[in-house]
Amino acid sequence: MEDKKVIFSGIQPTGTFTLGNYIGAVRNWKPLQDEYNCIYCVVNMHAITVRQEPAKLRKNTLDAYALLMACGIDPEKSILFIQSHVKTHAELSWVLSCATQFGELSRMTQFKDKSKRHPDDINAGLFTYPVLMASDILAYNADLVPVGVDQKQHLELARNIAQRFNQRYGELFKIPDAYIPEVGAKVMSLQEPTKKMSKSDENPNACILILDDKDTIIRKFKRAVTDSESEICYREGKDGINNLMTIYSSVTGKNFDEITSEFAGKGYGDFKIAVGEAVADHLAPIREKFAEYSADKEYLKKCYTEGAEKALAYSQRIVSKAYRKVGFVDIK
Ligand code: ATP
Ligand code: LTN
Repeated sequence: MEDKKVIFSGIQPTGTFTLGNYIGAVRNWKPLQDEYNCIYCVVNMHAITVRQEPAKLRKNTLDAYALLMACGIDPEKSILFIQSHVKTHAELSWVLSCATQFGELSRMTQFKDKSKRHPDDINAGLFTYPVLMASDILAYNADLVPVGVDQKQHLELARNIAQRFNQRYGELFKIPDAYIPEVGAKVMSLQEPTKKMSKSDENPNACILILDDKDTIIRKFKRAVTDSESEICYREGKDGINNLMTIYSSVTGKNFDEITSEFAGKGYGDFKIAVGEAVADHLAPIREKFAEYSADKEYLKKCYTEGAEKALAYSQRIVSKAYRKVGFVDIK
């Protein structure tokens, strides 16, 4: 157990996960549990960088925890916890913010996008979001971070912060690598296939939620925006079809050539229904398991309490070393 490499990843409790969250990140978390020490976190502290209604955030946090279990994260095998339960994340975040430059944070594209989307609330937390993310990762000395490609820039910043800290104070942090899937690292909106599929999209037809029922899933795929050709093949400019092929490939395991032959002579209508059915069948067991886990509040509580205890014990060792290295006085 001890000499296995460490994986860390997190997801925000900002609503039901989309098919993008699932294919780009969460689905890869399950198989990693057999080979690595995995630490997975519901990052509710990141979620309040945009305005959240407190009661809804509380519910979304518990739902996200149950959803991760439904996606196959086993709290016996992995450390699965809620970020705000573990104080070391905020503690390390302050220290690392003093090793992060204003200019670096100003270049983050997610900050620029979210500032544009919420011009009335460009708060300091939104700006320092990537420092808290770096702390999540570095507090566990993670080797690998499985995320979608949109998080690559944040991960590079985490690596730079770790290197800078090590140079200034002596070796402490491992330099983490991103673990990004080859297919499905960026699932696109079904309505505007040049934009990423996102939980916060206002158009409900733009994204598939992993708890959508079969009829809803098929309806959304039938309405997916494509092009005016008729050939099902992966080619530049065919953004809508490329996205559907990516999704179909991720849930069936077929490669693009196999998909093109399977649908030779068939139209987009048939293809969309096939994608919808494959996705719905793939997600059905998650819906069932989610219903089970989210109904058992006592079991959930036991899992997240134990998860937080393990996460605290693990990260405390590393964060205490960071405190000592910067020159904070020991209390014990
Ligand atoms: P929000 O819309 O609330 O900002 P989000 O949908 O981007 O949230 P996050 O919780 O920020 O979701 O991301 C969780 C994980 O899902 C991250 O690893 C992220 O890279 C991945 N991810 C998010 N959207 C996509 C997508 N469209 N395709 C592939 N991966 C994605
Ligand atoms: N910023 C990430 C969520 C996140 C994360 C992390 C991912 C917060 N902390 C640590 C990996 C490792 C996002 O998905 N938007």
